[in-house]
Amino acid sequence: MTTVRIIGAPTDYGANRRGVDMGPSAIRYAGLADQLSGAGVEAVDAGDLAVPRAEERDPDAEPPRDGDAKFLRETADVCRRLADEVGETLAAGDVPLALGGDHSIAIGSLSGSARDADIGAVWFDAHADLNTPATTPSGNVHGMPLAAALGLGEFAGSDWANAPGLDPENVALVGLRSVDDAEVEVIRDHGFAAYTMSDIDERGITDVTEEAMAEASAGVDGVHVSLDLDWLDPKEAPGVGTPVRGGVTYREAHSAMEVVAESDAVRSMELVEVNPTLDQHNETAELATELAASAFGKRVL
Ligand code: Z70
Ligand code: MN
Ligand code: MN
Ligand code: MN
Repeated sequence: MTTVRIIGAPTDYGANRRGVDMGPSAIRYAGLADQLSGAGVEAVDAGDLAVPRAEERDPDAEPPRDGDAKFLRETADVCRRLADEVGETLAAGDVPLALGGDHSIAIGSLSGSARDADIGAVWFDAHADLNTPATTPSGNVHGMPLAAALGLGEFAGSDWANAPGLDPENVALVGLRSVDDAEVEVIRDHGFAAYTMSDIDERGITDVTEEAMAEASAGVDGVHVSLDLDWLDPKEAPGVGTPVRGGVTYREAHSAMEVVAESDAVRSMELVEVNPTLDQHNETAELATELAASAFGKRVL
């Protein structure tokens, strides 16, 4: 039986709204372990990484600067430790499931997943998360993790980002509808497999997700599945910091995760950007647990 190891990374350094650091608690409380059991996998919980609150950070550190990369040092510290946890989980033959926290934790998940392997990544997100400190409009690192893991721009020489086992030809983005101009250029320059909501409208979610998984998994050891809950329409997932109208429906999301499970290529996964302070009755956290179960193979019959 597959063992899924749950690793909480309760950060909010990379987000523009406080409260996303409560995501791991909310997702566990919504019944993640039971959902995973229902998917026929064994769930073990590694607890949360220690993440100092933003207010408790080193008073001598540079203050976070707008238009640059806020809390980059703190983010690096968490991501290094998350990468170790993810790498050790894989070395033990288990599947890591990281819980955010904001999407900056993906730098750690990807670095750990790519430590001793060539990997692909599928990015289910309204956003492309391809900014760098030079292009970011907000300074929020949750808009940069994919660029960081690919070693783009200022991340090229990084010893904590820049996952060597991840290459642009094995990256697929699904559900794009809020992309900055600089990110559009990056997508064009690197030839990522990128699917907008228009593609999903035209071709259907199963077709698009099948192609995305095929692109991501071609010639590599496995795929990291990154699920930002703002991928869904805000009607289905109100508890996120950056809701963007026109996202995938509840049924499309499940359908996509079923395609993910059928691909048999999942190496690691994360659920990010659940913000309980903005949620209604924990429904976004609950949805996250259901989608994880679908991604790990849960079926009605
Ligand atoms: C914008 C930026 C972003 C999540 C917002 C937004 C990025 N592209 N990511 N919410 N999860 O500021 O870089
Ligand atoms: Mn994101
Ligand atoms: Mn997003
Ligand atoms: Mn490659």
